[in-house]
Amino acid sequence: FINIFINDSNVKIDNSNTILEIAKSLNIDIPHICSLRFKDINIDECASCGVCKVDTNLGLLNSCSSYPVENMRIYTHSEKSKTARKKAIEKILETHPQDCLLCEKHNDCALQSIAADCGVRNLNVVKPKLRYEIDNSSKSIVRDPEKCILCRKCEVMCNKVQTVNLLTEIDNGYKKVISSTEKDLEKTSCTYCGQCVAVCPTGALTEVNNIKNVWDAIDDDNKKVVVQIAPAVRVALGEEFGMEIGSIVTGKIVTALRKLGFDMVFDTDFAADLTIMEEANEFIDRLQSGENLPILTSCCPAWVKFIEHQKPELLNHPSSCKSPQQMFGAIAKSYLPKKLNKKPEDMYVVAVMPCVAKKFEASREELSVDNIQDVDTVITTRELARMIKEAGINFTNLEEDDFDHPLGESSGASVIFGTTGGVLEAALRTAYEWITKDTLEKVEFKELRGIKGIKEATLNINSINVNVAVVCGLGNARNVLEQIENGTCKYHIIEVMACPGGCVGGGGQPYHNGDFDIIKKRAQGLYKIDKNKPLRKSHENPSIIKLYDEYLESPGAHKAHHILHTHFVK
Ligand code: HC0
Ligand code: SF4
Repeated sequence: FINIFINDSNVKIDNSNTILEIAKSLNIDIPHICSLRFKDINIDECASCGVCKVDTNLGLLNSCSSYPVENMRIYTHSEKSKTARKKAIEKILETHPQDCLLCEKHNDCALQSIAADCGVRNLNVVKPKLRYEIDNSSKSIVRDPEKCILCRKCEVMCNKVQTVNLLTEIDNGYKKVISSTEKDLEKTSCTYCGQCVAVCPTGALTEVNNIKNVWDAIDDDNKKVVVQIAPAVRVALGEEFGMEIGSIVTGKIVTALRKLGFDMVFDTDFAADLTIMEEANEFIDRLQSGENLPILTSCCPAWVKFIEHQKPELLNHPSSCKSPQQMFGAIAKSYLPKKLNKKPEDMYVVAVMPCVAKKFEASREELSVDNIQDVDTVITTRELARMIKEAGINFTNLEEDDFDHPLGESSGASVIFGTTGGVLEAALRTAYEWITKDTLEKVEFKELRGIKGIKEATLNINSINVNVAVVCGLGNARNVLEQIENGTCKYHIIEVMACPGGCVGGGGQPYHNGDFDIIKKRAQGLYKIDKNKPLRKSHENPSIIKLYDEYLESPGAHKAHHILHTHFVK
């Protein structure tokens, strides 16, 4: 601990923190854009946007990368620091488009709010000339390099955290931006994980906006429009309306979706239970035959795309199960129409997801049944918030309501899919009972919880030691794939999710600006929902049991396989 003076107050502080962090702990906000500190995953990066300048007895310093020394005098908001900050922002704005009102990031843009807070109201620049076209080649992400301010956060996420290594500095001088060398994202090895989108402070990286597709479908009288919501959405949407982080808003979402005009409101959790039926069955098969172990979960589309691009020779390892999003769509266009006396082509399936890769996933040709796509359109948690606002619905005051049935019933096991470790925990609850034919009393696998990048455990099931692992973040996934490749992998089953923290930290969630406390609070919300559910094992879900009885026969049966399984593309 050392002694410093900050804005003339004498404080004792821990000098292992940056000036920016110390100020924050003293409730002093220093504007900053480029710093990216995820202590939980050892990421501590910043470039030099220069916006966080502070005035000290050692001169002007960037507070995000400077540490205090004994008796230092720091002025966070002196005229000198404010002027330096304003200059740094003006420099960024010299090449930045000025179409803020129409930008996808309007109201969510860090540059916009910081410029306003710092009093930038005039710019002595001519309207910058256009340097780059918008790239909307992909189904998931729109890139507008004009709006890149060279903060390099996307580069850190893509190259260091995800190890996809796609983003780099391109061009020179006033044309310099961070991008891929290939102009069309669709032609690259991008996984659409959306972690670059999650940290981009401006409108340079945003999701493909599908809101109009949804309104058009709702207005189409010939379509029966059904909607599913993913596990992680229900503990994050409230943030968009100023509610406490981690608030559970499932019932309010159901009400809001009905008010928006959806014909039926269902739950992806139902399909997560269905996924467990198929995946646990496949796991037990492989465990008994000893073939293609470890089995890798395959419900995260960015992870699937990662392995397809990076290690196609290991594609015998992922489970052939479609993801819950896709299983839901496949059932909503086969079993459900029979119940409703409709044709599959009359159904329109919308998915609300915490993820931008889910948009691409829905478009994959192989994720269809008899040439009918499982899912028609995907919107993110953020897009749903916008629709609710567009419709003038006062979300916080909504009454709670229940999902429609039968695709709305779910167990506690399914809801924890939305956080890292949840899919494996859910699979083990079922696999344990199926293998041992005993009741699993202790359903919580605490060793698989928490946001660490790689977690592992060994479970004794019927005197077999089963080694399991949970991985989040694609850099960690690469590690595990290398172990499989060189024959040192000891696991039998591995859950992989592309986003640090799992879906609660997805690229389509309300922006969390790298604050892992937010991700942890959302995860706690999901564990709370699980704890309060009367049924906590997927195979006990009565609607799932009925679905097999009436339609799918049994897990892994021919019919179930035709509708619920897929193959991977090398
Ligand atoms: Fe997830 Fe999923 S858990 S990937 O994070 O498996 O997006 O929430 O919907 O499909 O269920 C996302 C979340 C899902 C799927 C489920 C899985
Ligand atoms: Fe890289 Fe993921 Fe962004 Fe693609 S979506 S550029 S893989 S961080």
